[in-house]
Amino acid sequence: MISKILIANRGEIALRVLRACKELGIATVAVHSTADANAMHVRLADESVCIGPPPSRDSYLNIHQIVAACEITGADAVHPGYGFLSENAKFADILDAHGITFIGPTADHIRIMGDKITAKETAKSLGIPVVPGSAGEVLPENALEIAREIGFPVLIKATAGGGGRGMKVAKNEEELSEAVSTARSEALAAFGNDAVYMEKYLSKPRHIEVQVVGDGEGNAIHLGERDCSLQRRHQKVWEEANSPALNVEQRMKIGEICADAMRKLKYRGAGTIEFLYENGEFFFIEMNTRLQVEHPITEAITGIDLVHEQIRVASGGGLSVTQDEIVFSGHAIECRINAEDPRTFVPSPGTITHFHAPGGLGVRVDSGVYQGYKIPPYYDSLIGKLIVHGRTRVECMMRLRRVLDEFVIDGIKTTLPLFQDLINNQDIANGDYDIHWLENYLAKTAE
Ligand code: MV4
Repeated sequence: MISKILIANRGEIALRVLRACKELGIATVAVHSTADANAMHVRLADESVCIGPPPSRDSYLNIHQIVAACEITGADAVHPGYGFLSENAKFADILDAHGITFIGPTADHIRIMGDKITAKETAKSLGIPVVPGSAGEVLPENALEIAREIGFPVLIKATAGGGGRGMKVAKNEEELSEAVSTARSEALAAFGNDAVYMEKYLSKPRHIEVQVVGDGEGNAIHLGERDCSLQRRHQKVWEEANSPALNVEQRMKIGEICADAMRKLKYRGAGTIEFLYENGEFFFIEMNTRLQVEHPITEAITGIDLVHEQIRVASGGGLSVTQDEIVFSGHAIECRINAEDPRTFVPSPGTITHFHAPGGLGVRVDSGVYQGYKIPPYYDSLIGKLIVHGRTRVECMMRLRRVLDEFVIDGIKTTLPLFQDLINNQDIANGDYDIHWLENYLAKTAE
């Protein structure tokens, strides 16, 4: 049994986890840097511990300080949220050595999915369709032979990568050797590991990801997919569930493939299996072994609280539902509210002078800010998420337009005006977009 959870995070996700703990009757411990002494997650938790100065590496990423905070408060489990230590296998191992439950997958599963080559091999062996590409690492001397076999254009990716860093496209043989050497040196600089692999480059895919949860004993469910194609520089901006591109048969087919794979793997916890989707086909690219920012749209269409499920499976209590009991209902959209210029995405920290969140049926606002709150400059600029649910995509979009008009955040720049533009765009209305759409739109509409 888990009776006290330390939340090793800040901002809206710390509040999100706190809410789940309170609903389950579990005591909470917040940790915070000196810059976050006035943050909502500190106020709402039962106890709090200051774990260091503002820079993340000295506070939210400081494993020793977090373990010490567990020992001081008697917390028997840690929820890592997303980002920070959420996919750090060493952190999971250290907690385990201290007899503290990590609310997440096993350290081994985190490691397998953290290395993009072993992740892909594992996915393939579990029956998940993968992007055609090299079997493992590509060395400069073998690159041409492998690329000819795959067929141009090809994409060189860092084994230790993810999130798009260290990727290079080669359109033809002439571009190949430079693409490989640049990718290798960028990978070394970014991750301390120069290993790269090669894939067929898909030119106009959508990014579609499947939510899964496993109990670690061979039971697993899928909760449908999310379409996260609308992003800029690998930062998601707008996500929807279901994907406007899929029908119910496609949804259930890819969902069942993923759930089945997680059963075979005996996966424990929440996870997301990421695909590129092009011409009716799915291609695995990565798996994230954590709760994701955009999980609320899945909660909206299933009615299932994913943090409750994470806590249940971490404490050996099993999943609360079987696959047959899951009912998909309606459509949900999430808009990420960042403290940034809505066009340049330059961060805009500072004091929120007025704050009014919208309400009404089908509206959820997950945020960690309040009127008078001063956004510190040290962390991610995500300050909140607007999640709107409707019975159909059209109803959801109409509701989103109404809700965007109600939302007031003054004193800083936010991405809200961008959503005012997107909601009136015909491609968005039609659900007709791929992973390049938003960057093209921003370039086209820039003054
Ligand atoms: C790709 C791809 C095209 N073909 N792989 C970018 C981040 C990393 N998670 C995988 N990424 C991509 N992998 C092949 N074989 C295009 C991207 C990509 C992308 C993927 C998802 C969402 C946005 C993206 C933006 C640019 C490139």
